[in-house]
Amino acid sequence: MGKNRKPDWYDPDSSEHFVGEIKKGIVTPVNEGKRNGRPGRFVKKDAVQGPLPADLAKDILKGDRVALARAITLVESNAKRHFDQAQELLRLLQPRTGKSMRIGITGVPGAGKSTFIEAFGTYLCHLGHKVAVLAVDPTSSLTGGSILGDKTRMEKLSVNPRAFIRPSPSGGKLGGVHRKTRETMLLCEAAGFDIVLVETVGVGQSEILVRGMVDAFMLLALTGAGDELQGMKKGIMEIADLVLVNKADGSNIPIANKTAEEYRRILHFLQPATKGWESRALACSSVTGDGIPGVWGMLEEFESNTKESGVFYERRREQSREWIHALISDRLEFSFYQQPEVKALLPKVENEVIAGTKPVASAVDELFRVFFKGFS
Ligand SMILES: Nc1nc2c(ncn2[C@@H]2O[C@H](COP(=O)(O)OP(=O)(O)OP(=O)(O)O)[C@@H](O)[C@H]2O)c(=O)[nH]1
Ligand SMILES: [Mg+2]
Repeated sequence: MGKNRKPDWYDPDSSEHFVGEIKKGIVTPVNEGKRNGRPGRFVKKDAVQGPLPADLAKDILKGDRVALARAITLVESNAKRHFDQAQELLRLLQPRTGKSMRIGITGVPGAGKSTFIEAFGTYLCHLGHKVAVLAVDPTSSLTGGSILGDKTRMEKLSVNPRAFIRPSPSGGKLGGVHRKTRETMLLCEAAGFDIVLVETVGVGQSEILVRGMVDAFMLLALTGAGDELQGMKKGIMEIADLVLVNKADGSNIPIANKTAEEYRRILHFLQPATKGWESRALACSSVTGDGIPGVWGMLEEFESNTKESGVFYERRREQSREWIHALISDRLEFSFYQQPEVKALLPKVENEVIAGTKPVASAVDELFRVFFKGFS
């Protein structure tokens, strides 16, 4: 092998999880390869693969966190063969998923999401629950992710053996993040987590996306005067089952209570986010812990209520249906823009439309004719 050549065992698609680890019961090819006829540390590229999905599934069902993290890495990978392995894994685990309470949490930057999840998650672990924290970060394609699920504000929770925190997957469009987060949620459920918290910043489309994958949705609001409530995006209140006025501590208590009262009044006039459930507003403090048990109490009530009425199950069914259609749209869009003929024609028709020499619908029609021709 020449000095400047990449060695042939080098695999750019593999994360460190897929090479270099040996674990009892898991087949890893590392150290099984031979270099120059001698046992070597590395194996040939084609032989590099992770543990078999069946082995990974077994370990996940035992609650093995290393296996869970490894499976999430598979789900998050954009490599084709990882996709196939991840799908096989999900197929194996499917019967053991769906048992958790899925809770979405949103709020503007600084609303106190991280601090709340630290307090709330720790409380739930105390009660004996197992809590997974996931994040959907709308800016992840720009920043490389990990704004959310930041472990610095979740110091206690991140070391709690009953909790599992996974920052937002990075890279790709929101649509891709959508699939990855939903699949990660299923993996966490199979690993025995009975409460999944999905955090997102309340900007753009991400809160709608998260609403579409959880059972209950909470909005973390700041205390403020009436004007602030007026300026609040009404849309976001319409999808919340619970508005939490955080930071209700010290001298802030009276105004927090007043704000919660105002939210209650507004919520009363809005269409409920969940059929048969009038959305509520509560004040709490993530610092003193006041009101935190009440939040869980309300969520338990929400769960039993909606399960009894069937709304809970109906929503889950609807979400599965929507999930299929979301993936179809993503995939169609992706294949459309990836097709070489479309790629080549697009700048030309764009110019024609801008120059006013071609109507927009005709331009799109032309692109689609080229697109479909690629299949015939
Ligand atoms: N007094 C008080 N301060 C709080 C409380 N919750 C959060 N804070 C403070 O509010 C600030 C923002 O809290 P974060 O938890 O980082 O807020 P966030 O919503 O996660 O913010 P981003 O990650 O930027 O979206 C921090 O300085 C916290 O210490 C609370 O219940 N009471
Ligand atoms: Mg935060």
